[in-house]
Amino acid sequence: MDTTSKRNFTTASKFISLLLRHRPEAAGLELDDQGHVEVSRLLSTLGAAGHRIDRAELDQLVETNDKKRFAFDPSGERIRAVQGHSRSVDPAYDPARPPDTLFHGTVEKFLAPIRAGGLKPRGRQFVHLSLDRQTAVTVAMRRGKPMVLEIMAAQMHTDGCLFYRADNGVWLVSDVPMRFIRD
Ligand code: HQG
Repeated sequence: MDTTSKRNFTTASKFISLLLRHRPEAAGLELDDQGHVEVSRLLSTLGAAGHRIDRAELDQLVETNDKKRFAFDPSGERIRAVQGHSRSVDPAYDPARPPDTLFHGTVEKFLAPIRAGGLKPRGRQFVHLSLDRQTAVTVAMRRGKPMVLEIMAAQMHTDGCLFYRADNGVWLVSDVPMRFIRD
């Protein structure tokens, strides 16, 4: 893919994230229970906003997206964000048993409130956790100097907390009480 197409895909991907995770109504779209919209409606919405993308290009965008943020339903007629929602959608994943440890990347200024109240989803539906430390570092670097927290995920699960593994490998949980954070 040439640089211009890559750049176009990146801006389109950001707009799709906005629509499918946060503000579908801004473009007159409505998410179904699991957060899907019709592909044809998404394509016309993208076109109206100046992102001229056809179905084959959307397939390519979904396939090549660096974090595999989007997925089609089995019919291929509907598309959704696989995680990252600020609104409540049915995650459509079966609860899963996480590995012993998962990681969360954050920054210094959030440590005091996290120590006081644990990890909260804040603007999103779920707290996002990663399988490896390096991914958590990358997530944190969006905000500043990375601080990585180790989450005792298997123990949380044994205690009855529900975990979901999104299609792109991100782990989702409602919140993480401080007693499960290795400090
Ligand atoms: C912090 C991106 C104060 C938390 C990434 C984080 C990820 C608290 C911020 C995905 C807190 C929320 C999600 C508490 C947590 N008090 N701050 N009690 N508990 N926080 O963006 O995990 O590129 O909603 O540490 O790569 O940073 O968009 O979550 O810093 O996978 O696909 O509150 O978004 O993916 O920030 O990122 P976010 P996140 P995409």
